[in-house]
Amino acid sequence: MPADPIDPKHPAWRAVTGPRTVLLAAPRSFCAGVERAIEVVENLLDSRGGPIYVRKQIVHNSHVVADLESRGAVFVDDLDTVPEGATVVFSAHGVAPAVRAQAARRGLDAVDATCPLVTKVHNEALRFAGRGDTVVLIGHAGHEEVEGTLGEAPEHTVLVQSAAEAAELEVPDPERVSYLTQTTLAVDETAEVVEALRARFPALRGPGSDDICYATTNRQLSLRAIANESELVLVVGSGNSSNSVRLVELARRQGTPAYLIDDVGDLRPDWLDGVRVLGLTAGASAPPRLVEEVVTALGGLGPVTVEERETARESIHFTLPSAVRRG
Ligand code: 0JX
Ligand code: SF4
Repeated sequence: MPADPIDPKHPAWRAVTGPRTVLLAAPRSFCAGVERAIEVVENLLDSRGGPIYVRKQIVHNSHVVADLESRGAVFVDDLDTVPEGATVVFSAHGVAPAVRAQAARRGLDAVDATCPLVTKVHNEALRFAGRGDTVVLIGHAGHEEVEGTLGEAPEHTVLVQSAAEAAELEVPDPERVSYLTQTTLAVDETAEVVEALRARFPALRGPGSDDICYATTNRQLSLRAIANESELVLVVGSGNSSNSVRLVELARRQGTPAYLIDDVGDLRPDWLDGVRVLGLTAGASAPPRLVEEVVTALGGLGPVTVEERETARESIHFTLPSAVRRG
């Protein structure tokens, strides 16, 4: 007689239940730029009341967006849909100067939640283009941060997405080339692209310090420290979050099966089949409570021992834009 699938002794249940160790990567979850961007919208909702318009998702996380929406934020793709004179927030990923000009033309009260580390890259783009260089931006086409950075000096900037593209790049003057990067790329892959650029343009110049930000770097290092030991890696984050997707790819490059989950509801029992050591982390835009919910759900399948592995301690905090500073 076939085993009853709801019998707790059914082989499928046996495979996913039982004691488990969760290796919790630290740092994980919110970075300083995300905390600041969310606080900007929250403070505006408190001080001015809704609706507060936000251009694009404030950060690339469906839970953050849904939560702010329920409190009166209205997310729009295009400033043309924002009523004249209304308050509009620019997202953490930054905007091109053309977007600022559009907001001014429409008489909008714009509050800028761009992460200061993205603004730093915009300033470098202007500086490098200003000295007559071709600016090579390493990043992903269509990403909002890339659109914003490209917009600073569009005539002088080219996007490169891979080492193969870098190796074939043609520029007006090979002696005058600088590079910049998106802040949320994979550190190892980006190093290969820079190497390919340097091989093609030996006079290549770059930013003073890496454009891949501290939070992206730290989340990759903390995951790297647990990925090999884990039989499965789960990354909490949304599908359009570049830094979160990079974490999944990193674990897979280490040879460990890895999945991106928006929340505990995405967890699939078959992934857990026979897994006794599970690595858990979250992208920079994923709220910490979502990670806690995953641990709680795993606890329902058997005793869980949580081991937090901390590879760095983060103490960075960015001040709020003056328009929303309290007190
Ligand atoms: O898609 P990204 O990783 O650039 O953005 P996300 O997920 O909103 O992360 C935080 C914001 C990062 C800006 O650099
Ligand atoms: Fe800023 Fe880095 Fe966070 Fe992006 S991931 S918001 S650049 S701190």
